[in-house]
Amino acid sequence: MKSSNDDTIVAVGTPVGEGGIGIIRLSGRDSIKLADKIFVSSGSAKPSQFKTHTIHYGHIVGVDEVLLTVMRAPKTYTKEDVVEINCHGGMTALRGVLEILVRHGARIAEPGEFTKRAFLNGRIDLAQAEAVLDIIRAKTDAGLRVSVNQLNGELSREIDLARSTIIDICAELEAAIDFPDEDIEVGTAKGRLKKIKAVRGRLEGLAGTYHDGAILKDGITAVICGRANVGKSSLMNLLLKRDRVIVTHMPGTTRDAIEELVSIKGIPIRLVDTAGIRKQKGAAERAGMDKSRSYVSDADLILCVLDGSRPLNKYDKELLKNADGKCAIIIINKYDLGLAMNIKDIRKISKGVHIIKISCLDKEGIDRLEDEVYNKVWNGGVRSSHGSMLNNIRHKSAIDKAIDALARAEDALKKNLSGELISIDIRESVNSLGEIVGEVYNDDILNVIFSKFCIGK
Ligand SMILES: Nc1nc2c(ncn2[C@@H]2O[C@H](COP(=O)(O)OP(=O)(O)OP(=O)(O)O)[C@@H](O)[C@H]2O)c(=O)[nH]1
Ligand SMILES: [Mg+2]
Repeated sequence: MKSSNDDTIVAVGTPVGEGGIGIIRLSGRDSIKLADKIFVSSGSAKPSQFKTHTIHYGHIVGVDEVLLTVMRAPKTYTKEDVVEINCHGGMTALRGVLEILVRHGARIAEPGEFTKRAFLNGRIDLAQAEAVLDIIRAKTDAGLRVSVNQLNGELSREIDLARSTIIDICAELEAAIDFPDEDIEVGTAKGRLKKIKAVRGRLEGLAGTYHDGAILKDGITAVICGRANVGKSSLMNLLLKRDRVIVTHMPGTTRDAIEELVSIKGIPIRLVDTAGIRKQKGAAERAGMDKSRSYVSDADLILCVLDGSRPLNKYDKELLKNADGKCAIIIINKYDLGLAMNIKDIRKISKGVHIIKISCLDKEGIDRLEDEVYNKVWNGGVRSSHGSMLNNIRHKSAIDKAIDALARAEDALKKNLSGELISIDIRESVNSLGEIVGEVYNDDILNVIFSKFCIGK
């Protein structure tokens, strides 16, 4: 991203397609001047005369009837002068307004550039900027709550607290190095060790929330697999609560993997229905089965479906073997037809995997299955989303680096090593934490973060 921060950017802020309204956003020092050039209102007042944060009716001549909002710096999204123009939804009107603004000197914004400016102008820190994208992409209410907390600065406050405690320790150490003979208060090695340990403990607690936070944000992939005709697609439709996949009495109905997003008890799940495994009938079916096997090997959760009205066959056994030792649930379907398979035979292959009996026909056992999915994902424990939660791998690896550096500093303190050596590790932990909130950053980090945003945000 080679944008400069002193020009005026413009973008459509609403999604492409038809809608009730479409919004064009302008940000930068010439925003209001540009609005003056293109906006005509009945009272002939110009946007530069409007009070800040007020909305006005008028026209962009030759294009559309609009409502225009003027928001003067610094109380705006970017901390710059911002103008928003509400047009009728639809790309033609929006494109028309956009073209006029570009002709008058605005530059089309890059992805995430408004939010990047909010960061560079100091309104939000980097972790808060990342939360904006997570809010836009939130898949469930619980995931949204984590990101809203992060945007409100909850994570940043924890990081800042840890960081400032370590900076104080660093200052103590450096004072002790610089003025060894002076009679100034520089604390004791024991006191410093205690403080570092406490900070490390807090950071470890935070790092421990990453597993759950990442699941709430990104969800998991659950793959429904099994031999042909056991009822995989029937189960997929029941979990999705709609008839998404074709179900027939013929084995080999599903030929390709089919993915859909579903929320099961608040967990975002990418649910995949796969082609049933059976004696191969042709190239297409073979390709489908290869795909099924590769989905199973990459799954976070395997839902192994068996037809309970038939004895286990070699394909069932292959499936159970592949799922053994992985995060899996064995589902015995068609329970309405009675049980013809021997549970002991299943147990011989899969010792610890939970077995659930269901009937897709009678819609029986689906609640229990959903409960078990929930338990599997949260390892049986009910997790709370109180306090801050990590949901971003960039933050997690920076915290891990900080924890390692603090552990080295503790070690050095215990061994009574020189203050210079200890402060190297301490500084490293300060920098790692600084990367999270953007106290420390470079263009590469910013490019990676903001290029994931949509244009107009
Ligand atoms: N009696 C009974 N029949 C079921 C049940 N679940 C599914 N079926 C029937 O089993 C047949 C196969 O169902 P599907 O859901 O297409 O099975 P599948 O595993 O997706 O099959 P493939 O895509 O061919 O691998 C259909 O006729 C379903 O109506 C059940 O719980 N009880
Ligand atoms: Mg199917």
